[in-house]
Amino acid sequence: MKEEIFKNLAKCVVDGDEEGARKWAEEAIKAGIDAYEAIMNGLAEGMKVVSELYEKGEYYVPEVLLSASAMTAAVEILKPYIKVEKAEKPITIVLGVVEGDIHDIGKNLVKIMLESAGFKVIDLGRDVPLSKFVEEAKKHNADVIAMSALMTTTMPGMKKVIELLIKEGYRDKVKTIIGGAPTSLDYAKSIGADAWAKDASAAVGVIKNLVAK
Ligand code: B1M
Repeated sequence: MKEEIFKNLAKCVVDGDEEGARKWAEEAIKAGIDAYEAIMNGLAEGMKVVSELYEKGEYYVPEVLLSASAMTAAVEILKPYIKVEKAEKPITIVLGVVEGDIHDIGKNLVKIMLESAGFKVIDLGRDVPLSKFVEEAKKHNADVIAMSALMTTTMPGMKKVIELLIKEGYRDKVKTIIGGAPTSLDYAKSIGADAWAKDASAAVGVIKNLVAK
């Protein structure tokens, strides 16, 4: 039953079938399946297939957009059912996808997990001008700046944000965490970020540890 639902969720993402994705998300809830598991083992697995088809040149941007819409529609249904252990102290996080990059599906999952954990998230969206991360962190007295990048060409923007923080004498006032498919712990260390998280679920624990320091 569970495996069948995951398979159908994945298939709907591959097929760009928004209506089907909503239907199977509802089935997952009815069957008592953990909502985050449904996202990662169903929808995100489908997106992996889409990525492969895109890389092979079998899918083009319009097909990928349909898949992205199907995934987003199902996530909207699953979102209220995500269970995460709440953080003990109030934490404000400025989150966004760096300048030049419009890939926001992963960032939106990170946002859902952080909000479910009780963090206050200032979502700057995607293609965010680098100086805006610093401005908004100051404006909201944020504890953490969280940056996402999905392209090797936009990753260097994260380093520039950290350099801006240093330049403005604000580096010790805010922690930084990065993530996104082309990033890694080594990359995070190399640009002077405080932390890296592999996925949306890991981001919650990593940020809790980061602010406890
Ligand atoms: Co584009 N795209 N895309 N794309 N796209 C990639 C990234 C690419 C790797 C595909 C490929 O060629 N193999 C490639 C980048 C190559 C590179 O690195 N230079 C690429 C390209 C080239 C492009 C365009 C340039 C294509 C074109 O127009 N010719 C263009 C870029 C436009 C721009 O940004 N300026 C483009 C456009 C698009 C669409 C609009 C069609 C669509 C995006 C829709 C949207 O996001 N609203 C799209 C998609 C969907 C993809 C792939 C296929 C899938 C990305 C995705 O959503 N994955 C992608 C292939 C791939 O990644 N292998 C590809 C599912 C998502 C759940 O995973 O985002 O990795 P992910 O998030 C994960 C983790 O990474 C992590 O948690 C999430 C899960 O829990 N995570 C964090 C993410 N952020 C985090 C932050 C954290 C912590 C964890 O802390 C702060």
